[in-house]
Amino acid sequence: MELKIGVIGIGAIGQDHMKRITNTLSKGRVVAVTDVNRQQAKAIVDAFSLDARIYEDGHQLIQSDEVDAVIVTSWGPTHEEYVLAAIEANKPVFCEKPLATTAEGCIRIVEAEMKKGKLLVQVGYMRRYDSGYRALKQVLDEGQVGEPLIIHAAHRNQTVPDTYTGDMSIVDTFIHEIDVHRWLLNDEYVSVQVIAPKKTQQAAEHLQDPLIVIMKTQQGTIINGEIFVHCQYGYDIQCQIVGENGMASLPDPASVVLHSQATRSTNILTDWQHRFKAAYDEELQDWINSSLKGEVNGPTAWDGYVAAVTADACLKAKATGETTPIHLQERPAFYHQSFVPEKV
Ligand code: NAI
Ligand code: ISE
Repeated sequence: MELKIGVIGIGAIGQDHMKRITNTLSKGRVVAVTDVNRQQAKAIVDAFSLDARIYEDGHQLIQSDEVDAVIVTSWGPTHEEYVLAAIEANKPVFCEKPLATTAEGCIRIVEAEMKKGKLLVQVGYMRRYDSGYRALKQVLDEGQVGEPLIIHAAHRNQTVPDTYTGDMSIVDTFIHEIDVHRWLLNDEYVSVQVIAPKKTQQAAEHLQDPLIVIMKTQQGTIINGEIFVHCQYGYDIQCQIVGENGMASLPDPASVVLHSQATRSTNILTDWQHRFKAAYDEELQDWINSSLKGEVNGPTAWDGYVAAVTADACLKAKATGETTPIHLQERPAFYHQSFVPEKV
């Protein structure tokens, strides 16, 4: 069986996903694409030698009989309408983060999915598929460090484009930390505080960089998260969990240790594409496999909603400087499923 996939928005990550479906993964084929930049869409279909139809817009693509399932990789504010349309059309949809740019938008998606009566939406929180994070979660779940007390996390980008707005540190970048730590801990956040350290001279005037985000969970664990999107030296994701009986750290990606000219050195990656390549592969293969079975295995629309509510609270805490409570609706039974996707 093969899943015929339509991709909406073929910019950076849309192209990456198309490449992996075409060259690396099995049981999926890109048969349809659309992008508001039609010239770019044509150029990419040609460059990839894809036998894919280029659609006028996302809605026509979703409605098409030749499309079994949809990938939404357009700009964040457009995600909600396409996810809702895919649910309406009863088609599995993989949506890159954010699921929607507001908590209300996420709830509209949750309600539409529940009304349909079956899980159709997976959100692109790929870190749950990263082998390092999975190993860390296993250590935690097995109690090897005892009760987790503190997580020290850092999300460092080498640099960001001029189009990166002040809120994006939270809604575009830190949102991965929001998802992965509640998944690691099997816990939910109750409050957040945001602190602005001395600002780097590398950041644009409108952007406070770095930031420290301190989230507290229901069980009392504190996540001390650094966001630094002009760190200059590389793309660096760190996570250290301090427990009652020990400490566990996210492994760095494997890299040759070079001894030369009286120096020992290792390379540091510079972008998310390479850092999480294997995780994106696993994530999309899992989505293809489970879509063919009529299931959703990975992060759900509910996880998208929790991330949106938490991100809103982070933004409020950043603006006010106050510790801000995080109020979630009660999780519907419909979404009572494992936090851990099965191994692909
Ligand atoms: P991008 O700007 O490179 O690509 C977006 C593409 O969507 C562009 O080609 C644009 O013309 C097209 N587009 C925008 N609105 C459209 C619409 N209504 N219909 C059709 N095409 C439309 O952006 P990028 O970096 O690829 O990000 C896309 C999404 O993926 C964002 O939501 C971003 O947050 C997410 N993302 C997730 C990552 C992850 O690690 N999971 C990594 C990078 C991006
Ligand atoms: C980007 O959109 C991503 O999702 C990357 O994973 C993240 O590291 C980066 O900061 C975001 O801009």
